[in-house]
Amino acid sequence: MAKTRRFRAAAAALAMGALAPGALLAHAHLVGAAPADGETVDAAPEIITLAFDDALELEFSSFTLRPADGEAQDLSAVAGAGAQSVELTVPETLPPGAYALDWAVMASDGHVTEGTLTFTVAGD
Ligand SMILES: [Cu+2]
Repeated sequence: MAKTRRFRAAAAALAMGALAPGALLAHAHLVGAAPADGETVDAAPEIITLAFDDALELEFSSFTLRPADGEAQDLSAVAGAGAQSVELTVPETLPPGAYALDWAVMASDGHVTEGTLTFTVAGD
């Protein structure tokens, strides 16, 4: 399993290298999330999970939740050593509305990748 995943990451890196000369190695790419990108959820999430394709260095990673309406806040992240996924605790119940989660993570190879996940909490 691990071998397959590593192979896939390497293959993806090669493909990326062909497209973007600046990107030489695997880095950590977002491969899954809950809520999923673009998803509308009925219940406000208490935890947001992000899964990547490489081990993370949490110390050098950041996660900021930006409500369409309201103040951005940094979320604290929990992940085991060498983990490829991270759990973000949402400190309070999110009111209905649109949210963007900016993430920037450092992979075990020291490279930083970043992106934005969006989701919506449905109104009642
Ligand atoms: Cu890298």
